[in-house]
Amino acid sequence: MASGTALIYDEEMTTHKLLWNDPICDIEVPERLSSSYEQLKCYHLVERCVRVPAREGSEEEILLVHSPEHLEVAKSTQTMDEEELKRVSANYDAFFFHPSTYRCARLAVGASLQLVDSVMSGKVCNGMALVRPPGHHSQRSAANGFCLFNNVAIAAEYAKRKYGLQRILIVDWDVHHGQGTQYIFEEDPSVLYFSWHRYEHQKFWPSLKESDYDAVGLGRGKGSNINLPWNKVGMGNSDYLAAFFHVLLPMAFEFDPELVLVSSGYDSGIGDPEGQMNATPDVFAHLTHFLMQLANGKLCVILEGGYHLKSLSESVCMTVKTLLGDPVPQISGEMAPCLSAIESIQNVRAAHKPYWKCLMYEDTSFLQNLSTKSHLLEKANTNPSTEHESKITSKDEMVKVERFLELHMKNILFPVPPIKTAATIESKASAHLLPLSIRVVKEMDMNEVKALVSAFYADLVKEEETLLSLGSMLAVLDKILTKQVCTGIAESPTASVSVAVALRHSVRFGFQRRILMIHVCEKQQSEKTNSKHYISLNWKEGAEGNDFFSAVFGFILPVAYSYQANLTVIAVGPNKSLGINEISLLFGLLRGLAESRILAVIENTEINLMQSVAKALVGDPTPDFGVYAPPTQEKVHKIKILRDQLQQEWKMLQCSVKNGI
Ligand code: X5A
Ligand code: ZN
Repeated sequence: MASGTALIYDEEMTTHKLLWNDPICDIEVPERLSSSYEQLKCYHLVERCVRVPAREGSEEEILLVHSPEHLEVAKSTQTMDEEELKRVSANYDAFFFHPSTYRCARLAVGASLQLVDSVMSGKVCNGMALVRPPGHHSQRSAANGFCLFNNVAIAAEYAKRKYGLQRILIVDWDVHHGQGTQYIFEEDPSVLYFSWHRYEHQKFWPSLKESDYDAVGLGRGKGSNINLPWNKVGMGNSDYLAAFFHVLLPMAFEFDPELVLVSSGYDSGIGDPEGQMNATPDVFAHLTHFLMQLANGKLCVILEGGYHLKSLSESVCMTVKTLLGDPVPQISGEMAPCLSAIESIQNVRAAHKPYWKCLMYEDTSFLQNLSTKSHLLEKANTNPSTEHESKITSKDEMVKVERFLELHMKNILFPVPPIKTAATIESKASAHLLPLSIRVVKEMDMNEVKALVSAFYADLVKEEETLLSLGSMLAVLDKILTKQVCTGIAESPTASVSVAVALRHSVRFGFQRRILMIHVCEKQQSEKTNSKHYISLNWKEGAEGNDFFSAVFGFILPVAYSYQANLTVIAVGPNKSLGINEISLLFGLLRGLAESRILAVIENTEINLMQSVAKALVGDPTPDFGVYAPPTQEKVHKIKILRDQLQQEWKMLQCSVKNGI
């Protein structure tokens, strides 16, 4: 299986620059590329990547998406003087030509295609291309918004042709709407395009009606264009995560792409003068981590915008670090989406309900009169969400952002050692089937275990077999608590007992204060009723459908992110109620939490399960799910009721506002 992360950077792409005065274009500077690369070097990330050279995209490749006329105009600018360049540039909205622009744009296309080839050939698992000029505003016959050729669109078309791909997902997390990409794939059901963007009810550039949530695609492409317009500035980490949980991820997993491309603009990050958003660099680690769970990990990240050099370069580093498989940093800030974000999320879900099975039983309805409703809600204060603080305008604020980033990144502990996993494997026969990177730890001394357990579980001391397994589990847990490893896996004849002991031990250890515990088993373990801290989902996969995705994205992840645990304990068994692939994905997704600290306790000794969980813990991609089975109406309804009950407490559950009225 493919491993490794490709990095593509060519200094030549810094030669494209603005030669005259233009206050709109002067933010797209060569330093965007060089400072991102310098920062990657600084964190020793460059040396951990597989260096792949850029190349020029061929004319034929550019013509996959663009008109011959457009190519000719671009080509003709190579020999122009400044005055002529200025005149041609004025034909477009927000674009500048330099004599080297054509060459750089061809390198940007070629770099993107090199990345696709590296991933598709299995040379690497994923990668990032640092390119200029960017691409997503560029259209069949027009340069636009700093973009000449649409790098990501060409990459998608190329991947379709060369590798016969039938499903490609493009995630555009740039703060601007990639209207160019939308136009190119509008009628194409084989490319799912998702974009969130600053919109402000069409006031923000490019100010198009077709950037709104109701542009869902055309003809056969209906449902394959997802627009999530942000109507306020100041969107932050929780808004972006809510968008992933309640919009992108359910649809992406239903779509089941064979390749994921990211139009990776970082102008959606804090400090950016264009975006005016508040998301911190660490959120990009989480977004990247989620996308790595799709398409067997085949993920190509291609740079678009990003105009605050420090914010941009730190975010690029977060992305590459995550692609490399490092632990995901704890997300910062209060985990509650703002009202305006929830409104947008509600509307895009309503707009897409006819096209997606994952939404078919959700009772989504449009919010017609947005402003009136928000006003009512705020007055009545029935909804816990608040609006984010207003935008950054002054120099003072910029200095604050600068300082914040400095401090923030120091706290995120660069460089963190790569994920390590501990295990005690009792049966020698199974040990060789586990990933090599797993380190086997010695069991804890039996007397120590006895002493520990007798303090709160006196009866257990007599059971020899249970004690033995507790000994191995505790040894693994200690490695996690003392931060020698991130994740660990332990077999246990009785998962619930092991977990109880693990929780007690963690609490006594003192380091862990917030533990998220998930038990996957056939029957509810006790007769406890639902409470804030004990929630039973009672789902079951079967012929009727698969409720796994609704449960994970609609409930488990939102609660887990709201809770902000610093240790996750997942027990499986007796008689797991989920398939092996589902369980692996659950582990994969939850690695995004608690700085990737996870203890897995597996009761079911099925070697396939052990192996899959171990792979998920070391960061291997989840295998394919096969044909998408829709959720059942009953479980969707149950999750909705739980959401209504619990969203005041766990605010990331919110995906509509009408329940607060
Ligand atoms: C790639 C990108 C932004 C253009 C803004 C023009 N373009 N006002 O971020
Ligand atoms: Zn942008």
